[in-house]
Parts: sequence; structure tokens; C-alpha cells
Amino acid sequence: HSANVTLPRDEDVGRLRAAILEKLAYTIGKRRVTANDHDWFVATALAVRDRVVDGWMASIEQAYRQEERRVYYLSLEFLVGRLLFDNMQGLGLTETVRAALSGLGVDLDRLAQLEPDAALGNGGLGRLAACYMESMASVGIPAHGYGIRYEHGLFRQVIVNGWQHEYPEEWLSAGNPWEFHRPEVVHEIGFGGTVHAVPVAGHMVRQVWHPAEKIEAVAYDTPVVGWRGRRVNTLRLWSARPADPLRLDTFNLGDHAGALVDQIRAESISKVLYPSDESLAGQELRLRQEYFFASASLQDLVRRHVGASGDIRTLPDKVAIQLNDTHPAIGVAEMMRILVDLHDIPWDEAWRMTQAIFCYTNHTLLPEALESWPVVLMERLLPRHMQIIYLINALHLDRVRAAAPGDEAVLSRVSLIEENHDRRVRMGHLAFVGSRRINGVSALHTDLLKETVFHDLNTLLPGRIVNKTNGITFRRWLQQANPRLTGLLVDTIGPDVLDRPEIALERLEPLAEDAGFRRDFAAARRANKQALATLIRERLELRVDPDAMFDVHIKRIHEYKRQLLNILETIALYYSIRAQPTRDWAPRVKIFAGKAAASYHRAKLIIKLAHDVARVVNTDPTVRDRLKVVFLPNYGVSLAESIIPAADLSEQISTAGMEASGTGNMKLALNGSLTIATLDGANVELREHVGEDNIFIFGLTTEEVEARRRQGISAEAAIAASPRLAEVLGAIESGLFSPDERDRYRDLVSTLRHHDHFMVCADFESYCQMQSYLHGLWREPEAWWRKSILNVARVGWFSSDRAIREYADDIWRVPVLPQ
Ligand code: DL6
Repeated sequence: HSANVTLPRDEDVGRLRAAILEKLAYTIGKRRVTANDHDWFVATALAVRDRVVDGWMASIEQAYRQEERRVYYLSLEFLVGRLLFDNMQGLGLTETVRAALSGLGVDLDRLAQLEPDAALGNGGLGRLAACYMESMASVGIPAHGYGIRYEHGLFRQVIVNGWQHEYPEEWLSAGNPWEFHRPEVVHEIGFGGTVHAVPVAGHMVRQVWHPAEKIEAVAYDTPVVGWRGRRVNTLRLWSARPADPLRLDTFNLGDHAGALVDQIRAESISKVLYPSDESLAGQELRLRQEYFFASASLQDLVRRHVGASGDIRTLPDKVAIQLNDTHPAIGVAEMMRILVDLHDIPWDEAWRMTQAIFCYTNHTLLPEALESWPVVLMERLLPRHMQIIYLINALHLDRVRAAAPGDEAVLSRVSLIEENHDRRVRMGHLAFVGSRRINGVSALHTDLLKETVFHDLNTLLPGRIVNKTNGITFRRWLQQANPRLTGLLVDTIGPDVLDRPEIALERLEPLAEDAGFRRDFAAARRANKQALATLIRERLELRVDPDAMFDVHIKRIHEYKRQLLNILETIALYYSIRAQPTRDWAPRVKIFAGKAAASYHRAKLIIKLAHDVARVVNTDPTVRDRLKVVFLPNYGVSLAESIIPAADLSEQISTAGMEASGTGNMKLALNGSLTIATLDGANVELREHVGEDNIFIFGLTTEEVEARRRQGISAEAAIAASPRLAEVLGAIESGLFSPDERDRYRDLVSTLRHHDHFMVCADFESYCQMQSYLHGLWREPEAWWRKSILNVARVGWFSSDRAIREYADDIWRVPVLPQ
């Protein structure tokens, strides 16, 4: 972490050193001689946190005084990663802290490694929420993130003999120096029970819910520091606890475990993140989590608003709530309950208010990830909300009947209740009808939303669906992750690349033609690759050549993301090298990393196959350094920060039409990777920005995939037409890579042959051809680096600041700071 522009001043260094020593003594209770690295990390984090607080208080005060409209970002996931560098950098303190510590004989970079990742998310959706929180603070939007303070984030992946094993993740076990516990901020959350109609004045009745179970949500706040400390927002995470800590009567009767059941039941809500990604968790506990955090957050923001303005009716003027996917969609019914039952707002007015407050982002079209809850479960757990949903639905269907009289098919498709098998509440539909704007996360994805899942709703309620292509924060994904490249950029195109990278990066364009710059650029990347090679050697005891092409496929393991396609091509390449061992092969390192959902057996089998192939390839003496296969375990934000700056080739090879956007594609291109991609998600827009000569597109398009699926998904013709595919499949099937269990992959290969739903075989040849083309391009370093530099120069648009400004303008209607 050496990118820096100014040297710290001695007096600042001295003050910070004193502050760190004070934390060490009076908060941690240690002296310098007995302090270990972890103590130094906590003391440093606390000293930095103190410097965050003034800006934080000022931001809160400003929002309160100016009565600004606030954004509330409700997300069941925030995949934050580490915060030390984020916060130091936001405040411009990095070099001051480094100098303060080095005077104490302590190395900042070593300390930073001790911080556990806050991994409160599965993948893209959670990481997007974290990038957006950072950008909202940086562009000056008063915003709160709301989520759950999971005691255990995404599982720790351990690979044993090639198989994934999941272990609990323990990010809080040594304390969390960034958060503020707010024991005074508590909301009661009810479950179950009954609803009674109580007469009130003027022939009215009020529905009163008597929950059978009550638990409490307690707040923990983490400040979110914007770039240059412009604004500091709040991420408020809820922890669950029982209303009564212990059943004392039961305890006194000697049943000590029984006395704690309520506590365990309540606390289980915030115990662990559901590890499913793009598939359904489905369990009751998940619904309890969703309602728990939606209810606590809405109660909290309503209380804040009423406290400040005294008038619930002005809520839509002052509040925009973004639903990050359908996970918080029960909030639509909860808002109606709060307005109608608790604040006596007439139904129609409450519904107008609700629709003005909520907006909803959809992140996937995969049917298995579209949430729906059994009506019987909802009736048991949330009886009042089920009544409210029925009424919302009845009024909604009345409007549909008026618009399309007699069309029963449309009626059943747009109903909030799915009546097919067991009756279920469609959470996407609830979010849609309750929102003023619905957005997809790339241009293609938004078009597909309109054509598929929300086709009928879009016809009935036109104009609500808009596109907001995802973005990433350049502070983390360029400045922090890649200080070498950042330093070079600052030196060549100027320091405003740190403040306005979207604009400043364009000035890099002519430098693609400058041989001297290309050399410096390649040297910065070479150093990053050397660092990754060291990491690989330390973690896997495997040596890789830093001059080889690092071909990187990092993301959740999923059939649609097609790690399998990459593995098949790897095997084909392996056979080619064996067939012509004396040819002048350009060395390549295939790097994989990613977690599979614990219950997703096929994804786990793909991880095993990657390891089986790695073992065969990496130990074959004929191949030597020309091909290595690496699977780095326990992928997460911090590991991504090590891999991305060292990647030469970015694999974005999902089956067209299936990846909503992707954000790794943006991170890799920003750091100078070339991309091999299908025309899927934001890859389409990436091509528009970097230019078609600088991205490598292959494979079937969305329409072609659809057409193929209609024709049938047998891959026999594709296999017959590709001798190398036939050879590769035959080898896997025959147990060549699994001599200990010859038919380990028989089913997997059989599925590829007969039910190639993900078009692995269909796209194989076109993928291999593009890979060989890239092989040739790698042999022409000048051409390669020219394209790589142009990628960096042209991806400014993918900044999350741009995305957040678009949300602010079109969706939330809040002002932002000038650029
Ligand atoms: O929008 C963020 C991210 C996209 O970039 C990915 O393409 C998409 O797969 C991901 N979606 C999910 C869906 N989970 N659920 N529900 O993570 O969102």
C-alpha cells in the first residue's frame, strides 16, 4: 500500500502515535512491551475510528438541520471486507498512520492482514450493497444501510482432498473495533399470535395484532466514511435478543437448558448468514430474518422521521427506501401495518404513501432465486401481514380486471398469490406493486425483466421499470487493491484520478501508444503478479511463473457461471501441450476461486474436478511451467483484492441471459485485465465502453440460447462436431482424472451430453477458439498492453459513483455533491 501523494506532517504523526498508545493503554489495557499484533491493530483501528466520529456527527447534524431527504438501503447482505484501509484512506490518514506505527516498530501492512473480513454476504448482491454504501457517502447522500449483524458471516471454505468443507466464520470472536453498540436503540418484533378487530370512533374498526412471540432488535452502528471524509453515513445492523433473557421459573425448577430456549430461539435469527446464492433458502428461519430486519428498520426510520417532523404524512417527502432484492419485500406490508394500524392513516392514502416510498432492485432472473413464501407459513408467522397482502392483492386484481376484463390467465400471472401447487406469496410481485421504481442491474437484464418475470406487470403498470447498471467503488478496487498501478496513474495523469477517476482515466488513452508508459504499466503489474505468486506458494505450496498469463475465474461456483466450461478448455489445452510438447507454448496459470452453496452438490463436484485436473496437470513433467491449475480456497473480498490486480485475463463466461450484471468483470477490467466474455449482463456494456477490439466475445447470444433450448438441449451434435470436446468428455467420464473413483463424474458428463441447459458443449468450440486467439495475442506484449491500458482508460463509467448518481437523480430524487 504505497500509493500516496503527500508526506505526512510530523505533528500529525506524533499526535496519532500518542492516540494509538493511549488506546493501547486505556482501552486494551496493555503496555508496549506486552502488546501483540492484534492489540496494535485494535489500538490503531480505535484511534482511526475516533477521527471518523467528528465527521459522522457533523453529517448527522447536517441531515437533521437541513431536513434532507434520506435514503434507506435495506439489504439482507453487506459484503464489506476489511475497513482499516477504507477508513484511513477516506480520511487521508494512511501515511500518517503508517509513519506513526513505524516509529513504534510496528508494520501497518502486517497489522492490516489481521483484520477479519466482514463477510455478511454471499457474492455480488452483498458486495454491491457495500460499494453503494461507500459511494453514497462519497457523493454526499444522507443514507443509512440497514441489515443484520450476523454473528457468523459467510462460511469459511476449507478444501480437503479437493472437496469443499464449510466451517463457521468467526469475524466477531476477537471483537469489532468499528462498531458502536446502541443498547438504547431497541425495537420489538412480533411473530405469530392473532389479530382482533377493535371498534374505534365513527364505525371504524382497527385491526390489532397480538403476537404470540416477541423478540428485540438491538442496533449496532458502523460509520461509513466517504472519500476525503466528505460525508460519513451509518450502516445500522440489527442483532436479535429475547425480550426476557431467561425463564427464571423454569430455571428455578432445575431445567437449566429449558430456561434458555427462548433466548436461543430469538438469537438464532441473527446467528448466521444463509449461504445460498441464486437459489432459495426456503426455511422459516429465513422468513423470520427477513421480517425481523425489515420491521426493525421501518420502525427505526419512522420513529426518526416522526421525532424530527412530528408528522407521519410527510414521510414520502423525506424518505426513499431501496429494497435490495426481495429479501426486505415484506417491508411493503409492514409499512402498511405501521401506517394503517398504528397511525390511523386511511388505507388508500397509506398505499399511495407506501408506493411513493419504496423502490426495488431485482438481481436475478433465475426462477430458483425468485422468492415466494407458503401462505400457510405466512399466516402462522405473520397473520396481520397476510391479511394486508390479501387486501393489497384484491385491490390490485380489481384494477387488472378493469384493464383486462375476462382475462383469467393474466389475472393468475399477476396475482400476488401463486395458486398452482401450494399457495404461495410472490415476493417479487409484492415488491413490484409496492414500489414507484423497479430496476434491473444492467441494460440486458432490465430488458429481460420486462420480457420475462415482470412482463405482465410491466404492461399493466408501465414506466416503473428502469435500468441502473451496476458499478464498483474505485477507492477499494483500484486505490486500495492496486497501489502500484494507482501510484503510476497519479504520476502520469495526475492526482485528480483519485477524486474523479471517471473523467481523469480518459487521459490515459493516448498513453496506450507510449512505449515507455507501457513498460511501466507492465512492470507495476509484474510486481502484483509476483506478489500473487508468493501467496499461491505460501497457501498451496505450488510455484507458478509470474511471467505466465494469469487467467482468472473468480466468483461463486455455479453451473450458469460455467467454471466447468473453463475446466474443459483447460483439459483440452493440457492435451494439446502433451501432444506437441516441443511447441513454443505461452505459459498459462489458470486461477480459480469461489465458494459453492453448502447444499449445491453439483457445484461442489465442479470444485472437486478443478482439483482433480490440477493434480494431474501440475504433476505432469511434460507440461512443466506451461500450464498450471490453481484453486485458491476461501474466496472473499480480501482475497479478491490480492488476485484482481495480478490478473491478465478475466473470465466472464456465463451462459448468455443468466448473469444479471456481474461486477467482477468491472473490477478486473479496471485493473487492466482483458476480458473473455459472453454477451451477458454488463459485459454487453463493457464491450461498448472498451471497444470491441479490446474485449473478447464468444458464444451464443441470449436469443440463440433461447432458440436452442426450445429445440432441445442435447449436445450430441456439438460433441460430434468437436473431436477435442469428445476427447475431453471421454477422458473425464472414464475416470482419467479420478482414478480413485472412476465414475465420480459420470453423471456430470452425462448431463453435459444430454441436458446441456447451460450450453457448455454448445459454446465449447467458440470458447476454445477465442482462447487460442488470446494465446497468440499474449505473445505480442505490445499489443496486449495497449489493449490492457485502453481497458483501464475506458472503464470509468463503471464507477459506483456514477451508478449512485443515477439512482439519486431518477429513483430517489435526492441531490448529490457536484463532481
Ligand atoms: O447486482 C449485483 C449482482 C449481479 O452483479 C450478479 O450478476 C447477480 O448474480 C447477483 N445476484 C444475486 C442474486 N441473489 N439473490 N437473490 O446475488 O447480483
